[in-house]
Order: sequence, then structure tokens, then C-alpha cells
Amino acid sequence: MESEIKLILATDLDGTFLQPELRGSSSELYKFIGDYREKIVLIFVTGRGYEGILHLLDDFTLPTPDYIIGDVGATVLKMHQNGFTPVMPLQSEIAEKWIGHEIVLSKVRGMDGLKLQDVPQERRCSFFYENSEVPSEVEGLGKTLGVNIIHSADRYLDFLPLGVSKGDSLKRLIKAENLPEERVMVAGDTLNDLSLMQTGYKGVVVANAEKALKEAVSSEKRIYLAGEDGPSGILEAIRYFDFNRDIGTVEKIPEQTCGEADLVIVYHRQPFEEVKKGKVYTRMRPSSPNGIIPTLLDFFSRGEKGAWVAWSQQDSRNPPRFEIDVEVDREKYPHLTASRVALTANDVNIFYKKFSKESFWPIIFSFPERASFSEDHWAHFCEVNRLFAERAAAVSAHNATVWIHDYNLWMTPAYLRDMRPDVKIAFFHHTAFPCADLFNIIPWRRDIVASLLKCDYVGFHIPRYVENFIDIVRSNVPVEIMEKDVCAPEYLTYGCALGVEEVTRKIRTPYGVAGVGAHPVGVDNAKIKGIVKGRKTQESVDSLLHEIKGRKLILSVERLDYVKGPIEKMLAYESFLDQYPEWHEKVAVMNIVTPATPGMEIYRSTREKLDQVVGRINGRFSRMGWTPVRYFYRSVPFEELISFYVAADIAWITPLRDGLNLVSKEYISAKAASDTVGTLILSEFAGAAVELKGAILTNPYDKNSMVQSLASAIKLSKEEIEFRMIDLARRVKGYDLKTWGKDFLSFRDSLEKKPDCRIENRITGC
Ligand code: GDG
Repeated sequence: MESEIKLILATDLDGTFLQPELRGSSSELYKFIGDYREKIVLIFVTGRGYEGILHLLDDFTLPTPDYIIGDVGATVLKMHQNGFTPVMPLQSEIAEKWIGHEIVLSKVRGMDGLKLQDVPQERRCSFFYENSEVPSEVEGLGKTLGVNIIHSADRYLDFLPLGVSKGDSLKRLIKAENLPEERVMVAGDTLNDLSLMQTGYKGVVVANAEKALKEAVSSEKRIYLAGEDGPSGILEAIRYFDFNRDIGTVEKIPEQTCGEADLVIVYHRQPFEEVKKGKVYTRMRPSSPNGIIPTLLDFFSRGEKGAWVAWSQQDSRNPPRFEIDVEVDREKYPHLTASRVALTANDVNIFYKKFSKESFWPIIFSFPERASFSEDHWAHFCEVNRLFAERAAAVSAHNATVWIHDYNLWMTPAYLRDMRPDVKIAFFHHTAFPCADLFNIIPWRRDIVASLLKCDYVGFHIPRYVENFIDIVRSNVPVEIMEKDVCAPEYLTYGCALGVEEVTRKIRTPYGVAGVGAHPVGVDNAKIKGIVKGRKTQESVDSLLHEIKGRKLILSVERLDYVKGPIEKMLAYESFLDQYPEWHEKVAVMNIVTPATPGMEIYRSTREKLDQVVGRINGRFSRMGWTPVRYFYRSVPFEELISFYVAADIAWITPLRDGLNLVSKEYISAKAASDTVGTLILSEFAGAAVELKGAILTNPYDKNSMVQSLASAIKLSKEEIEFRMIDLARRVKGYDLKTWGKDFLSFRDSLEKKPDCRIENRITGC
């Protein structure tokens, strides 16, 4: 029977198979391989060790190889269902011939101009040599030691097991795996690949190859010297040798049309509320004036052409008569369009309510024991992320800025970068960002890191999260730190659990250069002031103060979520009441818990436990005319919330983890706007703790710290309250929501993007 395999492409990576930058790596060669995967065997033949290749395997824009010959021939691996495993007995035969790292090192020690390469390497010892000259002492070593010595590109020097080279291992692999030799084509660009060219197989030397390699193969009839660089040169050779005749046509990559928006926000929520009445969907302005949507919308009031990509829940993904693009507010934002991705209730349920919350949320907020993972849901998540990317790609003008929000769109940059290499992609995390040991629990961590590294800029609330991200990157791909800043005096450094001394600004990874930075979201002080000054607010504040009868009002506001530590807070309050009976009837705790979005099953047990603890406290300590906890399990209008802020003596904000915590800032803003003072007790594990000097910090995991911080806040002198307020108000007023937005987008000024013209030519209509 005739073999199904029509081409065995054994290719070197750097300079040959890989684009110069992994960002926007679409290439006709990759598409060709992808389209005819069952007819093509792909072998990566590289100087890199296996660990140095891993990040390439994460990049879904690159085809996954069937075999890897790594370490300049000293490693031979085959792809299996659960990863790559050594090809036996070939691999053990190579290992037996290897004399060992230490012996080579002891022989070359002291040789001038030799520097050991600090990369993962096995069964070989690789050096750089300086001044384009291999030290003369090296020449004789091959025979004495019984090793194969190869030098290439005027810089690399490899000591390998005797008889081992890329070409030798390839030949042995082809035989061992019974692959048809006449179907092999090798590809390379440096002298390191000469052994591949000497195998007797057909081969291609790409146009950007080392001159010495071109000269060395010039008389070889089987070797084609391509006119084009890298992947295009390989494709050229596939056509030259006519391999494509048996495989299929080389399809052009479909042209990506581009849109008109210069700034594109990609956010899961639409900038308006959409309700279904009967069969008709009606759009309304958002009912709540708080949150970041109004600020993001503000960017479009200046006439910049914009688009807002979000989902719209529909009965199917292609609903009849669905308006993809709709206007948001003709008068306020005449140049803004909402461009919608139609998702079904099932899509929303899996991608947003279930998967993101059950797999990512617990990891992001350091509750790994609550995380669960499903491959099917991950596939669904990626599919929805791709739909967002397609929409963003369609509406973005040439060189537009695409600003993607939050972890439920983690994979969108990867798809978008492939579709639109020209756009500037920025990503902001509204949540916390965990340390590497936790993040790496996520089974798809490498895909997510690769996606984020394809952004031009990745933003977080605070420096600690930036550093956590850098650690995560470091544990997944090689990284060079290009710029750093000190954190003081803007942020707390050693004075808080989330403090760090320095923050990274720019990194270089195999995916290119990316900026990173800390941008803690601010609040809209003008809007809060407007509400504070309203007549209704003053009336509510007065009636509230009248009702609590001179007691100290302690306010807690949070979404129902175990990460906010609602139960831990109530348990601490119970201990406080046990330890400080003198404060009974003199304090009033108002506990506002906003219900989670309907359908979020994971919050049910938190609610049940919270109800129990609050019930127990009120049962144990209530007196006639005094209820220790006034518990509201509902959302209150923002205006009412502001009057609570104004009236409260203490804001008691003690999440176990929180990306930032806006409630704490809204409290300070409302206090400043009403010329009143108050005390902020804030968890050390809320991002805002590193900014809000002046808060009383507490450790929510430590009941004693919780009780004592509450007791000392209650007893604080007027002078100290005022003194602390000065620092708090300065920060909250100085870095508001608008400043945050501008600050974040200023990353564009520092971009040094050099677009790849060949890729850009794919994009039309710009
Ligand atoms: C995520 C991150 C990060 C609360 N109850 C009511 C109500 N709220 C409003 C508050 C505030 C917002 O919700 C809560 O913001 P937080 O920052 O405190 O917390 P998350 O919801 O967890 O937000 C967080 C934030 O994103 C921003 O990036 O700070 O760390 O987890 O604005 O006022 N609003 C109304 N009624 C309520 O009952 N109207």
C-alpha cells in the first residue's frame, strides 16, 4: 500500500522554521502543514534542549511537531498523547556515548574566549566563543575526549557524543520509525545544520542563512538555495521539489479586513443594559452610575473613533436579524459603536459563570482547594475568547489600540495577535494576580502566559501582581528584565503583606518585548461629590444618624464571595463582642452584602454560613433597641450607599484577597466630599492596602489582628482620625478613575513596535 505520508519536513527552528518574532506568527507554511497534517510528518531539529522548546509547543499558531531532535542531535523525542517521550533505544544509545558535562568542562577550563551557554542542555556541552575564533586548543580535543565538536554562526561551539549530530540523529530516527526516506526534506540556516544537508536527503537552505552554509552546500544538487527567508523559503522549496503535487494546494491566508475604530475596548459587559421584553431586546443606560464603564466610555467623548466589543445574550450564536453593531449613545458618543458577540445562555453559563469562576477565580484569589478543571470547558472558553478576538479584529483600524479587560478574556490576545499583528494589544487585570506556585496549578497555564506575552502591554492593579506575573513568566519561558522602577514612595514596600520594593516595567521574552505596569483603579470623585452634595443624600444621612442614636457606625460593603472573607469578619466581630462587653450597644455594624449574579452556584454555601453566623451573633448579643449586626442581603442604590459612607465612622473592609477594593476608596472619597472624617480598616490582602497609607491594616486570617484593629479603630482619637484622613484623601483625590485610564493608555507613548511588513500586507482596507 502506498504510504500516506507525502512529506517529512525536518527543520531547524531559529532562523529557519520560526518567524523572527513569535507575535503574529501566521505563515502560509504553517497553514499548509495544518491543512494537510495527516500527510506531513513534522520534525523539529534544533540546537535547543527540550525545555527551551516548550514555549513553542504552547503557541497554537505553530504546528505541533511529531518528533523533536533537540540538543543538536543528542535528544530524540516522539509526540504521544500526553506529551513527548524519548525514542528508544535510539535515545539510550546516544546517552551511552556521552562522556559527561564535567569532563568537558574540566578540559576547557581556562581556555580564553569560551563561555558556557546558560541554557537547558542534555548530553552535550555548548559554549559561545568570542572574537569569531575557536580557541586553537579545542581542535585536538575531539579525538582525545571521544566527542564530536561542531561550531557554527561564528559563535556557537558544541561538544556532542561521538558520531552525534542533527543529521546523524535524523537518519537514525527515519530508519527506526520506518519513514520513507525519499519523502524527507531538511531545512536549515547555519553550519549547525550542515550535517542535515549531508544526510543525502533533499534539503533547503533559506535565504537568510549563514554564508558559510550556503558555500558548503553549493555543489550539492539535492540542496535548494531558497530566494526567500525562513518559513517562506521552506515553502518555496516544497514547491521546487514538487512535494505539494501529492499533498494539495498551498492556500493563501485569507485576507483580514480592518475596521475604523482607533480605540477598541473588549469587555465582557456591554456599555448598556439589554433586557428581553417578549421577543424584543431593549437597550437602556446602565442603572448604576458607579463602576468603570462610564469612565471607559469617557474616552469616546472626545471624538476618537471607537468600538466596544462585548457579548449579547441571544437564543443562538447566529440569531436572525441580530444587529452586530449598534450605537451606544448618539449624542454623547457619536463615534462609538458597540460591536456584539452573540452568545447563547449556555455559552455564558459555561464560559463566564461556571468555568471562569470555578477554575480561574479560586486560583487568582489563592483558594486552590476550591478550583476544579474541565478540558471541555477550557475548549469552550477558548472558543468564546476567539469570537471576541474575531470581533475585535473586524472593527479595529490599522494600528488601533485594543484594550482587553480581565481574566475571562485571557486567551483573546493570542487569537487577536494572529489575526491582526498590526494592532497594539493591552490587557488589564481587575482581579488580584497570584504567585507562580499557585498560578501554575492551572492546567493551561502555558497557553495563558503565551497569550498575555503576545500583548504589547499587560497591566495590573499593584506592583506585587506585576512581580507575581513576572515570576510566572519566568517559570514558563525565558525572560529578560529590561526596565524596573522603585515602588516607594508611591506604594508601601515592607509595611504591608502585598508590598514589594521594585516593579518591572519592560520585559523581553521569545514572544517579543512587552511593557508591564501597576495601575490601581481610582474612583470617580466628581460623581461621588455630586451625589454627596445632593439634598436627598443629606436627608438620608441625617435619618441614618438619628436611627443609630449616637452609636459608632461600622460599615461593611461587599459582594457575596468567599474571597471577601464575610464569615471571617463576622466571627471576628463575635470575638470582639465577647472580649469587649463595654462596647455592647455602643457600636452598630451595618453589613451590606450584594448578591452574586444569579446562577453562581459556588457562592451558595458562603451565603448559608454567613446567614448562620449573623443569626447566631444577633441571637447571642441583641438587646431591646440594639441589634449588633444589621444585615442587608441585597443591592442598594449607589446614592444610598454614598449616604452610608458619609454617615459611617468606620469602614470595615477585610477581604481575604481583593484585586484592589473600590469600596475603600469610595468611602474616603465620600468622606472628603462631605467634609467629614472616618477611619478605614483595610485588609493587608486588598490591593488598595499598598496605596492607602493612613488605613489601619489588618490580617483577616488572624482573628486576633481583626479584633484588635477594630478595637483600636473604635478608640482612635479625633486628631489621629484627622491625621490619617489627610493621607487617605490625598491619594484617593490625586489618582482618580480618569487618571487611571489615561495613565494606563500612556503605555502607547513608550511602544517601539516594528511591524513586520510581510504580515501587514495581509490586512486590507486600512
Ligand atoms: C473587582 C475586584 C477590584 C457594592 N455593593 C453595592 C455596590 N457595590 C459597588 C461598590 C464598588 C463595587 O461594587 C465593588 O468593587 P470592589 O472593588 O470593592 O470589588 P469587586 O466587585 O470584587 O471588583 C476588585 C474591582 O474589580 C475593580 O477593578 O477593585 O478587587 O474583585 O464600586 O460601590 N453598588 C451598588 N449597590 C450595592 O449594593 N450600587
